Amino acid sequence: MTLRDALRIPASEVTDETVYHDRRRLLAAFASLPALSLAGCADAEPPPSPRTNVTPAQARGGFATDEAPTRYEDVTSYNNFYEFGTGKQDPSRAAKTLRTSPWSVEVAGECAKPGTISLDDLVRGLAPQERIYRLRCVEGWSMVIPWLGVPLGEILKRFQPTANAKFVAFTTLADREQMPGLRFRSINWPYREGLRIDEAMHPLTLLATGLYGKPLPQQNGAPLRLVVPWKYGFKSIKSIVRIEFTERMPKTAWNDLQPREYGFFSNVNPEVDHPRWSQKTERRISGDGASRLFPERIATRMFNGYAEQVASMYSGMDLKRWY
Ligand SMILES: Nc1nc2c(c(=O)[nH]1)N[C@H]1C(S)=C(S)[C@@H](COP(=O)(O)O)O[C@H]1N2
Ligand SMILES: [Mo]
Repeated sequence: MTLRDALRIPASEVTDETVYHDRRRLLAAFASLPALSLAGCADAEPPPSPRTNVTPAQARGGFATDEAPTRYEDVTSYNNFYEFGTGKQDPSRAAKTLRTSPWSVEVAGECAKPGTISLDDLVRGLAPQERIYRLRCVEGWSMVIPWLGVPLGEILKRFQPTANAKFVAFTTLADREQMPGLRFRSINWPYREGLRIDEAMHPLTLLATGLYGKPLPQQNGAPLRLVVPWKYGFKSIKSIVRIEFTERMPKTAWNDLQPREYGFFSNVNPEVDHPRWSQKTERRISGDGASRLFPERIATRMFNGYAEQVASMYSGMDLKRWY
């Protein structure tokens, strides 16, 4: 398969399985290309972050939306959680084996107070807030989800990151006994994600512990998952067991697999296409039960509609290069 063939896969055929099975062939196709810029990858050093000058009122403006929330049933049965299989229905069926209590998180790296801390202690004294966010998957579907959670920045501050903490790296549990999907090499386990420190401290960035007013179901990343509403869904790492402050840009699971397709930043951007499909529109899975079969196609917005809150973090950056 040549690169041209690979790029000709129509968007309508893009399914998890296509992505998964074409991975090898695509990698071979890309490998035969002259060296492309590795700008979006963990190997490259990104430009320094400008100061975030979002006001509290602006931030609050991103905490809710009038758009119809996706039905609870769809939010909890149409998932990506490869530790439990690559099919959309797999996590809701298979993730019941995930034991979410007791749960603790190891906090490490560039901070004054590293340590392993129970989930209760991690969020102690921080009342969960409801945030109704759009979540836009890189594959082209989107949902509107009422999350419950605490701002990640409030938690990170408690560990007193040092001046060397330029990034934050996250790791998901990887336990073969609880996670049947680990038998397959769909990802180089454990699943990893990362944010630049200013993104991690941004008031919109949430550590979610619930949705629709209830504790998170396992398939949605219980007991603790990240939600970064202006980035593609895969940045929202589930069932987190480790948080590390780092000086260098950390390795991330999807970038590690396909650096030319998934960059470190992965901000939702209708102007920057995925190499194999356009990102200009999305299928909104909304409150209407029929929408899963006949979803509405709507225009994807810059930064997933959160430009007012987050665009200042990327001013001066070439977003085609830092995808
Ligand atoms: N550990 C882990 N986290 C993950 C994933 C995964 O496979 N494993 N999938 C990601 C992707 S691709 C998306 S779109 C979102 C989906 O979140 P949801 O199922 O709660 O909608 O979770 C992200 N977090
Ligand atoms: Mo995704």
